Amino acid sequence: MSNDDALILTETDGHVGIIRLNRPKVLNALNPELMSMLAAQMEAYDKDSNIYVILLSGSEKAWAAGADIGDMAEQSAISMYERDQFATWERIKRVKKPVVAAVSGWCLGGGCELMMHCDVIIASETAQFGQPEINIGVMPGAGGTQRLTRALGKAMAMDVILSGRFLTAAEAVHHGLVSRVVPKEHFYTEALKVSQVIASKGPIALRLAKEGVLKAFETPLSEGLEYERKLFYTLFATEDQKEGMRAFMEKRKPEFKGR
Ligand code: DAK
Repeated sequence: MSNDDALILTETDGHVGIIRLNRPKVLNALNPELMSMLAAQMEAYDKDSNIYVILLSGSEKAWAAGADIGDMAEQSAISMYERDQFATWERIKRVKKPVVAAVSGWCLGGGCELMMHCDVIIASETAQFGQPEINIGVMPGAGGTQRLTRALGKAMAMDVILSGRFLTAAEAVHHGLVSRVVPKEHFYTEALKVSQVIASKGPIALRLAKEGVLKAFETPLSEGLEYERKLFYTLFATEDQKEGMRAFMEKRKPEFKGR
């Protein structure tokens, strides 16, 4: 991963497809070009049958300090509407494979919203989270009022969104915004380790399990439970289910094939 001009850097590690945000001079501020490249790369990994898990990372200093304020400053409602950048975010939302986030440093505004599109979040103890859009005269627009509220609850989300204050990593893990907090020197290696553990599971089961969890945000409980049952039955049509259960009975490691 060594191209100073590239907005994102990519590499693979076994079945893990890695993407690193790369605008260090502006703390990985998310401009439209970067978001388009990110969505395209995530879609490419999603289609690649050799990739089971996507790992998305920033730098130690910044996951992303938000959408690019310079890019938005002189936009009008009409130009924002016509650019329809939300379509790019929708493409990221539709990724079916598990996405692990390795988050360190600033994770603000659109950066925090991007993180909340990810599935498992490994945060450095130095990470700081927030939706400070209120400080620049706007409000969260890429899901912050909805996803942050579901993660933190109303009182905490209101506090963060209305005051613009930042949460520490300890607060974020305590309130369920991130999955784990680790020392800053290990945030990336831990996230890669977690990605490898996930990538060792059956890829179809992974995709359907992700789909099931995300369904919980959209449906009442009874409907979600029905949906889960259908996903569960579906897995009994896969070779990986036979292999996983037989391997357990035979006291050996399963070899999943994604079929
Ligand atoms: N955009 C552009 N540049 C940024 C930036 C940002 N969000 N954040 C930082 N930078 C730039 C700074 O301007 C500075 O550039 P130079 O002056 O060196 O040229 C450089 O990064 C280093 O930043 P600082 O000098 O400010 O560094 P500090 O350590 O002093 O402060 C900070 C770090 C993160 C506290 C501070 O930079 C800061 O407050 N940044 C802005 C945070 C923020 O307000 N974030 C929310 C932005 S609004 C949408 C989707 C999403 C969104 C909108 C639309 N659609 C799909 C339509 C989301 C909106 C937002 O995220």
